Amino acid sequence: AEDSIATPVGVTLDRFIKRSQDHFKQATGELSQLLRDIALAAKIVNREVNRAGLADITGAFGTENLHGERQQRLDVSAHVRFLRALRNGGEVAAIVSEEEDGIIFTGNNHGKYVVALDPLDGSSNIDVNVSIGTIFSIYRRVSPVHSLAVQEDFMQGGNTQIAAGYVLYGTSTMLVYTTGSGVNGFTYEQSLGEFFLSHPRITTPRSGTMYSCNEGNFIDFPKPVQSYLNACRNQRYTARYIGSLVADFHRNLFKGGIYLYPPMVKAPSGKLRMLYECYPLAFIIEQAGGAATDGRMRILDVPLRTLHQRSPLYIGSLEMIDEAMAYHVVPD
Ligand code: AHM
Ligand code: MG
Repeated sequence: AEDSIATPVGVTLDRFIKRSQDHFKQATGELSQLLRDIALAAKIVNREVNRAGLADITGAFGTENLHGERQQRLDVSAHVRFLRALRNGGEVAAIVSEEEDGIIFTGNNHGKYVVALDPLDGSSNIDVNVSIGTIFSIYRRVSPVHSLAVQEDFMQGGNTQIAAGYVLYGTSTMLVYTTGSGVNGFTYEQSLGEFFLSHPRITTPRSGTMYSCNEGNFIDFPKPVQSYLNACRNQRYTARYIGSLVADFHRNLFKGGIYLYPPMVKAPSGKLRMLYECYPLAFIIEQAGGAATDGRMRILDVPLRTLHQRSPLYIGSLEMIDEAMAYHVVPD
């Protein structure tokens, strides 16, 4: 059965999920259904992202989300699409989304799972036709099934993730996810309306020469980070920064590289959110053979204190993370 899981030709996401479920006994039918629900929402969001230049759907929504950022219409609609798909699917008791402050109860109290979601990341790139993404993370709830989900269901920490993944709306649309036994990538075939296994058992290069960060903030970075970036320049590493975390992560995953979002004086914990950005990508990169740290410790070991907690992030190829950490990027 294992061989058939890895066959790249003609394996749809649905079939792959089904086979993985048969193969890995711990995978339940509910989790399979939940992954299908996410794929369905991804297809709908993909359609809207693709039409973004045509439909009257881009542009400011006139509201700000809880982080005070300008919210785009497509952010809101992606949020709604995912909520709807997860609510209708029935496996998810509650959701935390970047786009909403509190816990969202789906009404499915019998659901075993809760989901943390960044429905549309990199939203500043929507209006200019640049890649954006969705990030998701799945936990088995600790509260009793049939009761209302509770905040603790989301606070278990990165090591307890059951599955995590992202959708990249790029030149192709891809869904990449892990359930803790490797990472697999699926490419969306528009005309058939199906995701096909295109990148089985993804591993990231041990090292690389790409570094990705907003160097416009250089003077606000801690001194050790500046020293590391100078070393990158001295070694003629390649700078690549899209400003869409999913897209930058995805490129580095395949090519080998490091993505950095360091702390700054004006943002002592950086910008990215632990629950729906750092934890899921850390789970994926480790499953692909890479590493993720906040500069002090492994991301997955960092405890969560609040739902929307931010964290510095250094993520990518093992040797590049080691090299960066050798500069003691932790501010004293
Ligand atoms: P968002 O969730 O509001 O879209 O912000 C997250 C994004 C990431 O995709 C990206 O890596 C980062 O913010 C870019 O930040 P900056 O513009 O500070 O470089
Ligand atoms: Mg985001």
